Amino acid sequence: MGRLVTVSAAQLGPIGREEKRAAVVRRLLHLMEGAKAAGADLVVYPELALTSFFPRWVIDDPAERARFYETAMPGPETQPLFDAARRLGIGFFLGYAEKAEEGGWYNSSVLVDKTGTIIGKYRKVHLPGTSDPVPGAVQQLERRYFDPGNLGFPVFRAFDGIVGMCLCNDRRWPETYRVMALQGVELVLLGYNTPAHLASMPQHDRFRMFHNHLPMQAGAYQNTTFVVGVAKAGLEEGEDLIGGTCIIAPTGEIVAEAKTLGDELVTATIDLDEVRDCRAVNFDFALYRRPDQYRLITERAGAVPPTD
Ligand code: CDT
Repeated sequence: MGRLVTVSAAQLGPIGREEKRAAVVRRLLHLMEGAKAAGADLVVYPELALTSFFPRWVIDDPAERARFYETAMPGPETQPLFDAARRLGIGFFLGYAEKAEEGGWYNSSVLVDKTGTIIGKYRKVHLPGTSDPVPGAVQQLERRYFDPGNLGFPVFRAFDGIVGMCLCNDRRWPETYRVMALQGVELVLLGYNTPAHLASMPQHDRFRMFHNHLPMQAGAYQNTTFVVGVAKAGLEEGEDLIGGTCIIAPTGEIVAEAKTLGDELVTATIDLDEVRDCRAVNFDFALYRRPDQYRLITERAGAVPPTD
């Protein structure tokens, strides 16, 4: 029988800079209802799912900047999502910009159970881009608007399994999955806003989707976990964002994938017991891993080549 969980990845099309929170929440609610109709236990939204990807702009006016962040979760405008989760009996993952009560600004996500209760929070660890604008390029200013996440990569018992979270650029770093795998993760949920073109490397345009799926598939396989990757996609405020929302099995195989660049649900029923079976084949960590040989992983950030 297994531990069956039906997951809906709720890809979002573009969100306009002036689009009101209430209108975005209506789109999210529509997707949640669709997910419920498809039999989902859990619906997964993208990174910064309540707003346009505002780190593409330099926003100097503090009031203008503040309107992109949530000061409470749930807050008055997001409460309908929590109410619907409880009414429908469906959990969700939501990426959003957090202005923390204790100070700090984070690119965050929450995991919410079927009663509409928050069971976990994550703050993005690997912030890409720069603090200051780079002349002539489409900006990626996450380091201007967010502090680096300070919660590590926690995992949570939820949905009959062990669930972890990460956000966008995190998916490209093997440490993200491994730290969660060392806590027994079975299902990694992640949202992303990924440009289809990089002005600094136009020759890499043809790899953008490959480099989206490659690390998620490798992360799933090497850590024997399901991965659900969810895009904000399409032409958002003049910037092309890739789609490719997908659900990946611990074999590394993509079992379901989006076909559009708009609001779209991608649903699959997964068996979390597959994780245990795959782990036993190749990746019995306790038996085969050699942490004493991996010291540099935690001691050093950048590469230091040997001297001549
Ligand atoms: N949002 C986010 O993390 N985006 C990054 C863009 C990197 S391009 C400089 C990503 O990894 O997709």
